[in-house]
Amino acid sequence: MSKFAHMADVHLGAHREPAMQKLELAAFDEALDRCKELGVDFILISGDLFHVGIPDLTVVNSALRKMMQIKRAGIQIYAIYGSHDYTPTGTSVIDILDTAGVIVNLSKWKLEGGKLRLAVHQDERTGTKLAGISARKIGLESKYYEILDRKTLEDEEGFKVFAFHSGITEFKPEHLREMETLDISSFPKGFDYYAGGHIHQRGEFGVKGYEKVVFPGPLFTGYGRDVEDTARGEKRGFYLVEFDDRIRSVKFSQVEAFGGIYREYAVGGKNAAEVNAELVQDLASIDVKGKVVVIRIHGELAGGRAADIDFGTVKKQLDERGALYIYLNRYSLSSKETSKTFITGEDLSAIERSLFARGVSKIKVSQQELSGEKGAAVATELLRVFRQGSRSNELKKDYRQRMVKDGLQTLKLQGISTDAEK
Ligand SMILES: [Mn+2]
Repeated sequence: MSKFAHMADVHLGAHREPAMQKLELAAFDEALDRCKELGVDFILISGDLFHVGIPDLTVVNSALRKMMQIKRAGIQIYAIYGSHDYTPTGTSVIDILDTAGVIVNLSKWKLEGGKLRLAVHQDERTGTKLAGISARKIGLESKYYEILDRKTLEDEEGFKVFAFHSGITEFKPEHLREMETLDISSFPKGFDYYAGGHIHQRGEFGVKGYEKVVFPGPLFTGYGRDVEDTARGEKRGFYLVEFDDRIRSVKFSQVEAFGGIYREYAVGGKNAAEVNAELVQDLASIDVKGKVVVIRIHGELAGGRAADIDFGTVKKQLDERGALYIYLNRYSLSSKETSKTFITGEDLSAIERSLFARGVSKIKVSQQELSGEKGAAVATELLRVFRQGSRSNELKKDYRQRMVKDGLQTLKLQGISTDAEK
């Protein structure tokens, strides 16, 4: 019997706080060590290995050290780009790891007669055939699927795995209903396993022709919402797949992310002073030592401003009592006094989405790609690009230039670029 591990959305480098950074790298190390112990033949990472295309070198170095150990043990690591690994212009760290032979970037293709022909990679140890499509800039990805030569892939014989980094309309979680997704029929049929990424919620699905579609969810936690979910008890980890000429078992293997505490406060009808007192009293009785504490506070204050809630003191007290990390979600908090100017949402990205959606309807643009929902999506992507900080040793001038270049590239939404034909 052969085995492979399927993970996704590792988001190395997502966290800035030292304690979380340490846990994030430790979770990756633990996952890869576990793969070795379990005797997997190969590891497949379905995108978002890193949180940004050009991550901090300390993070890369730590991950590389572990991946080299795995590689030396004879275990091949396959990967595709996720939406986060992708950089509009430059070369992503995934390319560098591929060039160095540490991982194999599965997503290689060429355009032939208007069709996208994917390369099929055969794993030496198991004979498994692997193909995949990386995430691309918003909108472009679905174009890739539109012109994908599915027939050739479907005709391929033997045990086959397809890696992708997109949401699927039929299997979309409710809270991501606004996310741009692909219909399952865009995928080539008949693969033994569809190794998904991008959806930060674990799920196993199947429909006729696509019997095993799996999203492992984040290996650790990428966004704030992931931190919340983990604190509420959501398990993190990867999938272990046993197979010979077909799938024999698909099991989830948990990787302990962190011990979490989740507290939710509905403050509707109270004033800021009352909420302050409640927070202090409630949190005083909880043992927070070594824990990640998530505080979600929502509702409309009857009096005082949201800013009158003294989170600084709350945080300080939890810090002093040994909390590992405190994550505060007050994105749905508003007050009667300020609600006119407030936009609330479940999390930061939801707020950004509604802001852009609201804003875009007020602007007149001639380009169709920049209006309506598409325009809001481009704005979101632009914000993601601009959020990337400068690299260590990068001159201000170079950083500025890179941002301008990346920004222009993001705004340019013409056809399929052929930069991946290599
Ligand atoms: Mn992701």
